Amino acid sequence: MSKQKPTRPISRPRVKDDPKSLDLDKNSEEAAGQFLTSNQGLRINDDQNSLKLGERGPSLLEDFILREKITHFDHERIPERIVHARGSGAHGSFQVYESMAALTRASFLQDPAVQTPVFVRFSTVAGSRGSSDLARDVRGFAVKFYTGEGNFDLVGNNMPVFFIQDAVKFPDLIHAVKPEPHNEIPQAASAHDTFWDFISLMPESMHMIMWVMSDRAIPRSLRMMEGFGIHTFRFINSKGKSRFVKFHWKPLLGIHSVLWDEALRISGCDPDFHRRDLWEAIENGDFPEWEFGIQIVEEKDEHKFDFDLLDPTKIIPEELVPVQRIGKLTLNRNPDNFFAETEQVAFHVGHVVPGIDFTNDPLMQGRLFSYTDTQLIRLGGPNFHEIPINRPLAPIHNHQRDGFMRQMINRGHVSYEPNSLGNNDPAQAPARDGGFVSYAERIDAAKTRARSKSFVDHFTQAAMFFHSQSPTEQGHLINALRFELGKVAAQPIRERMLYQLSQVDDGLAEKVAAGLGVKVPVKIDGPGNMSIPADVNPKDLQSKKFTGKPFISPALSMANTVKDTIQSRKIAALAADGCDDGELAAMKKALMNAGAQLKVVSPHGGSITGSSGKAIPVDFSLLTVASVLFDAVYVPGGDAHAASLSHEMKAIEFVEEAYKHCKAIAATGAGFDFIKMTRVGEDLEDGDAKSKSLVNHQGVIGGRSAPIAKVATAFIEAIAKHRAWDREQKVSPIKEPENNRK
Ligand code: HDE
Repeated sequence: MSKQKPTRPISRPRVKDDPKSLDLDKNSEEAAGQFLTSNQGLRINDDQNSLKLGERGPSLLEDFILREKITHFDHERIPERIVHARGSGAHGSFQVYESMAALTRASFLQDPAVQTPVFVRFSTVAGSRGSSDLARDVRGFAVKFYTGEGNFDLVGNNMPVFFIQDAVKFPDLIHAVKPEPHNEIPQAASAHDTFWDFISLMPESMHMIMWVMSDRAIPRSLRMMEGFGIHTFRFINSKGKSRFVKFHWKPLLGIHSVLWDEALRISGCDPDFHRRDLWEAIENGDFPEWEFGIQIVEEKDEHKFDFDLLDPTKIIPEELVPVQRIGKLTLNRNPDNFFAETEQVAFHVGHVVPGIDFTNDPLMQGRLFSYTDTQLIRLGGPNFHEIPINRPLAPIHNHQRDGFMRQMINRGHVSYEPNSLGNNDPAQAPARDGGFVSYAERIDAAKTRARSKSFVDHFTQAAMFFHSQSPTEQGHLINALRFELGKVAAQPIRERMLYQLSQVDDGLAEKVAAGLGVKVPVKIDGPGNMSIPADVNPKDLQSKKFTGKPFISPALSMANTVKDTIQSRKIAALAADGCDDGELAAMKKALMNAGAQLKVVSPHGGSITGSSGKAIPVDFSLLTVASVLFDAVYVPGGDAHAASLSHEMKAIEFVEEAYKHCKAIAATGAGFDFIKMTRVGEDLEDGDAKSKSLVNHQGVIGGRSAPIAKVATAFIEAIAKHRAWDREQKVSPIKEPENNRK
């Protein structure tokens, strides 16, 4: 019964043809137009005062309304995830381009007409739930497909390899990277002694270290990163034939990152930068999209590579086995409620459907245990699959019963199998009716605790990654290592790390060492690998230093990514009273036509008055934002506006910071004079400020009298390139080391 007609529309648009959206509606609550009630449905008359003995007297135990409210509040928190605590989620759908029946019988990969609802959760790994989005870290990329045959969870990361080869080392890795136990410092950061101590003793992590020290660990947006299933899985077709498969997500906007210096600033200006970006993009209708990619390896080719397909510290270079793009994931709806959906969603590598199966990757095997186990404590019992976000669209029928918070009301008196009293229902499903049959892999082996010799080469692919990076990316990676190891207090750990890096590449180690003011040791005390069982000779598990010619995989470099779109990019227009509103409007139109947004940033909030006397609404005051929150900056003309910006320290900083971070900067009219008086001007080549010619130099675009249409076109091209990296050599060059070996 409602109080009156709802005065406001329901908060989020429903997706009528999305079955999961409709399913969630069964549990959704909408307060508009309703009376306030207790949890028993009792209407509350006074939510301002507790029940007291007299106006100034003590509260009464009888106040069941107070007690209910406070008790519920007292129990609002659940444990955060032990890893991947900080996350952001979104709903969407997946569609395959054409039937994959030849490779897999998975029903959601058969019919291009079928849209499978999905829920995706992105996360960082090390930080707590409230930590900054911009930590240097791996990003989780977990996708729950609500298929007709049950849920399939692809619980991946934005990097295709992992630190360790065997699940038994996972608690050690996580203990090492988490804040140190004596003082709980640092939050969401790997730049500390325990992490690098562990890593320096575990050379198997070296390939992953290349990835996490690269800019992949500080994405520009969750929408602009790749995703990987990491482990080798199996695809099984309806004839029972198995093939190995690696899963990929390829973002249609390309793979882009911020600079570390920006990441540090963003963490202060807007620690929710990624979460906000994802949320706003979806609200604006800029639906994030990824293509689903697969790499297929025939069973007979299992051993044809110089690495082991079961080793999660290795990739199959795309140049050896191309990634086939077989479908598309689109995120199109923000959650209604963070806790109910993003926090309570429970992923599990073991949630598979017929047609997808596991391999013996020892990391994956451990994960198959961990995910259900962790939900038992985090979500409070064995019925977490009944939480609406986790509930499959496929019906559930089994003999599992009871437990905390059971929602399902199972009818009948039979809860065992076989039974005659219930006609032996629910019945087991033959394979032809979708019954899951594990792949009958043949194994003839002795029981052992051992690492396969085929897992021992730790440096070849690390070298491949490093050498496949552009010089700019290599520079960032070196600087990241200098930063991280620079925060390590124990000198022996730094030295051991430099030694490990020298096993990948001497030049890399020497450059990092130059930044630390430490020499690269030629040898170290004890074995390079300390992850060795008590009775094994360390020599048997030493990886050889990489000395050959590295394999170059262009797919590993972000320099080769998509650079022809500015869709959903956020550009700041730095404007004060008197700015040329004609130019501002023309630039806004050009950018919006290209799919981007222009936000007016001014010395104060409210509105400013343009040169024609029009009021221009201000999106942000300079106090509340910084240029690190934008992709590019435009400064329009207007003498009074340019003069006031030139007296505004924050405006100068805004442009200079964008310049330092190699962002596209455009300026017209007196706006061009303004940027010339900042650090940007030192490097401009334009001698004639009056000329109509267009300056277009390392991402700085414009001119005193350059036509706005031409400026806009060149600006859009420059933004699409993401950054003018050639500028970086000038702004912050990497110093070449002198003799740095000891
Ligand atoms: Fe996870 N991981 N993990 N992991 N993982 C968890 O499960 C674990 C690993 C990944 O948004 C936990 O529900 C072990 C690799 C993602 O809710 C936990 C090992 C990859 C998420 C767990 C790994 C991942 C998790 C914590 C080594 C990339 C976030 C909360 C054997 C392929 C999912 C939870 C979300 C979360 C265990 C290694 C991805 C404790 C034991 C490799 C994206 O169960």
